[in-house]
Amino acid sequence: MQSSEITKHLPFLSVPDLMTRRAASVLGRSTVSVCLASLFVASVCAGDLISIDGFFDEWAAVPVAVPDPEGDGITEDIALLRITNDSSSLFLDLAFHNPEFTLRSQNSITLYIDTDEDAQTGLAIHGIGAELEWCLGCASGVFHQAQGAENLGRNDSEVLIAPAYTSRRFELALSLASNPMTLNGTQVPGRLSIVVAASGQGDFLPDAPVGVEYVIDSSPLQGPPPISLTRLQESHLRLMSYNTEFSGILDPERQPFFERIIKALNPDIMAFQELRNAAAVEAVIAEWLQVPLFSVEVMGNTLVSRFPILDSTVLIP
Ligand SMILES: [Ca+2]
Ligand SMILES: [Ca+2]
Ligand SMILES: [Ca+2]
Repeated sequence: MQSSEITKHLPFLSVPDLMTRRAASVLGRSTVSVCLASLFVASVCAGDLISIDGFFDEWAAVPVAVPDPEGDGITEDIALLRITNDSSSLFLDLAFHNPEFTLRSQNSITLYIDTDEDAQTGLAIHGIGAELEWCLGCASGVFHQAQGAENLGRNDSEVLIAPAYTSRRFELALSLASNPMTLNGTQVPGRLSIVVAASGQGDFLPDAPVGVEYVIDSSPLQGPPPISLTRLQESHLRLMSYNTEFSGILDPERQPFFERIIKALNPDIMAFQELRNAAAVEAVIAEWLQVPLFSVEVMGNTLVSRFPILDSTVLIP
């Protein structure tokens, strides 16, 4: 679900002063100096409040863990890495010198993370012993554990990346609760050693064959302020896009959830995917919002509007 007005004004993008920050602990053995949640919710506790949304305002107070030179890459040319965490995720801010590209596909940029503070265990790579090997552009990886290597799929490491479109800078979240992080539930990750390798290992961060050491910060952190759903100006038009999955709005069991959300957002124009029977949808939502509505259905998608719909067409057949 997306609401354009709300997304544009997410308050946690500009509230670093409300956060209780503390110095983090990236203990670079070579170079390093340094330190120290989804669309509507940033996790509370520890490190920094990061939202994987493709906006980088909240990274401003997080120091660069490792800069990487320009011109030493073959495919991608890594530029820098920032690291922080909250109670549930490890967050990375990863930037490149090369032209914009899509991090989520068509590359083999790989994260290697030693999660057990032991260079002698896991995959021996670039001076560390990595339990987690994760190829960003492949959305797959390997858990290198004592019992042998285990292939990881898209859901096993719970890696989030934004933006999804082309960019030179990306923010990532990796679950601290995944099996490679907890060694199958036998540890709470405390100190990590991280290496980033460009496709084909054409550029490494850090350059020297060591990892960037990062100590997970478990100190409490003040949560984000509540997000106001009040329009900044009454004249604003509020648009909502919502995939309802199998005509969910017409499912009596799921209707209370949709009613709560739609009443709270109070949109002017609602673009629903996977929702047929526009007339029935219009009637249900008109009852919820207590306003007259208009609707049209095109190819299994329903548009509901407070304003008359004069015409409709399929832009992408
Ligand atoms: Ca962000
Ligand atoms: Ca580089
Ligand atoms: Ca290890």
